[in-house]
Amino acid sequence: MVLHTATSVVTIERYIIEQERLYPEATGELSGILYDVALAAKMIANKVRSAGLADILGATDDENVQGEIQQKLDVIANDIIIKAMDHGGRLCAMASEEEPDIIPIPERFRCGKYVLLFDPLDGSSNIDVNVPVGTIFSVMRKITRGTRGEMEDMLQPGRRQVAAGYILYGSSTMLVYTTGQGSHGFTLDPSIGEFLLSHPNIRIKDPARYLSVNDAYEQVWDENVKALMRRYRGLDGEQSPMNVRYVGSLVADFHRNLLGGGVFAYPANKKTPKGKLRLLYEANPLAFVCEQAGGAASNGTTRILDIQPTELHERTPLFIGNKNAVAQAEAMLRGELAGVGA
Ligand code: FDP
Repeated sequence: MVLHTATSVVTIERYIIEQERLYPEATGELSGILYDVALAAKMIANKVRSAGLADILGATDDENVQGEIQQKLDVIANDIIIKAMDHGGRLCAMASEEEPDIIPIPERFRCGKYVLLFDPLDGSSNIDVNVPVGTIFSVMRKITRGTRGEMEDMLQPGRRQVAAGYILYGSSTMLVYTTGQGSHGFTLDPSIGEFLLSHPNIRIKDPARYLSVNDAYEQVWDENVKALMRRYRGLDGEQSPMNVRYVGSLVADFHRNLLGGGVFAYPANKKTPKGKLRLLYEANPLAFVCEQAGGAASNGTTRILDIQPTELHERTPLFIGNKNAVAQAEAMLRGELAGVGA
């Protein structure tokens, strides 16, 4: 672990280099990927900031692979990341929530030993109303033998991630990442265009203060989920209530809970029995960050990072945040809380 005082000014570049030194066998390729992600983040932040001024707000006419209307900024962010990352010689393939298939590295560029999976602009239904959105990314090492990345390289359990993180385009732009040595947050100083270390070694606060869940699904939750929500809200008299905060933008909700203590829940329901959120682009990277900050993430029965994915756009139920709150969710799904105060 690299330690810094609150007063030292540390750019993300310097921090990444210092972290790399903790691994004597490191070649610098992973560091290069992280720089490029930070660069793409600055470019997307710039677009998000000027979204109300330029003619880039609103939906395009296309639907993406999830059957959702693509927002123009989604498409722009997707493009920015691909163009920032495809020629560095460090990646052998990419996958995006906005693209149906693997994104190959163009033949004219060298291939490296990593794959990048990303959600270019999460929470996009909030774009038109100026609510924070985010980018989420995950890096895995290639496991197949050929030069080019293949589906097998993408479909690895999240515990094999070598780096992951997110960028929150909020009142300020923040990048939080982990390489397995704690989770660290950087705030973009727009006057110099640099991400500066602002939140070294983030630890999720205990106990969980916030509950982030979309209550509109209560009628389609099963009884165990309803019982869990009553527990979280203190309605069964077993614990003091959590405050409910739901932006509806996963990165924003997750970030608040990470810094303030809390749990984000998107359980399966009768309409979406597999949940809504994507395992590879959302749940895995945030789970890695959360565990590295002392928290936990589960689909209700299994640790998120232990799930073996079977398809690129796989969805998963998600309970993520303080360990205790996530353990309560698992107990609920095992039926141990069923009927409590229901
Ligand atoms: P969005 O549909 O706006 O892209 O992953 C998608 C996501 O947002 C998350 O950011 C957010 O937490 C969730 O969906 C909101 O879903 P609900 O509207 O069903 O609550």
